[in-house]
Amino acid sequence: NPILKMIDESDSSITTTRSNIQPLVGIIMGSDSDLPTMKLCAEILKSFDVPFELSIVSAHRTPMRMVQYAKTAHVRGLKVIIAGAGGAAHLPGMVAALTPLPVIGVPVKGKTLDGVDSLYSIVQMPRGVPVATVAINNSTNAGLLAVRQLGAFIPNYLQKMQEFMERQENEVLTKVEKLDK
Ligand code: RP5
Repeated sequence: NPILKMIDESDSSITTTRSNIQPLVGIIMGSDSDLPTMKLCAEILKSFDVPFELSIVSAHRTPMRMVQYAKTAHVRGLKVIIAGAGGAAHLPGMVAALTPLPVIGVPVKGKTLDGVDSLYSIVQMPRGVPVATVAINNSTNAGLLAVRQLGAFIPNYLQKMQEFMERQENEVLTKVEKLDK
């Protein structure tokens, strides 16, 4: 898999799930140019020990691959799909139209329009076809939302999310204490 090889070579901290573990989350993106943004999502999932797969699926350049990916995702055991795209960002919405799984959309900021084009393309879904849209370039939140969705039926992830929230709160409180001194 060329994209996995590319990631392995560029950053060993986000090596994706090995073949013997069932991925629960599918991370897809429209282009390899989305990778610097989307790899943060892979990193956060890795920190929660969530098995995931990651690949490039383009709504415009590889439409048939997108249909195949989305149609088979739930059969292959995925529970959530995180889709990142920029510009005319149709990938999350089209995937949501094809799969019964929850889809989280990440608007990726491109070279022009500050990512507002991506945000509007992803967030303005018609009634009946939901995409949970996170902030521009915030693929970390997409990963965290996926962990919460898994936590609804896998207690281990619920507990890990509670621990994460406690750590996050303590970090802020420590800063407050320092400021108060
Ligand atoms: C979208 O077009 C991709 O998600 C990417 O954000 C954007 C630009 O793609 P490249 O021209 O960099 O491949 O489909």
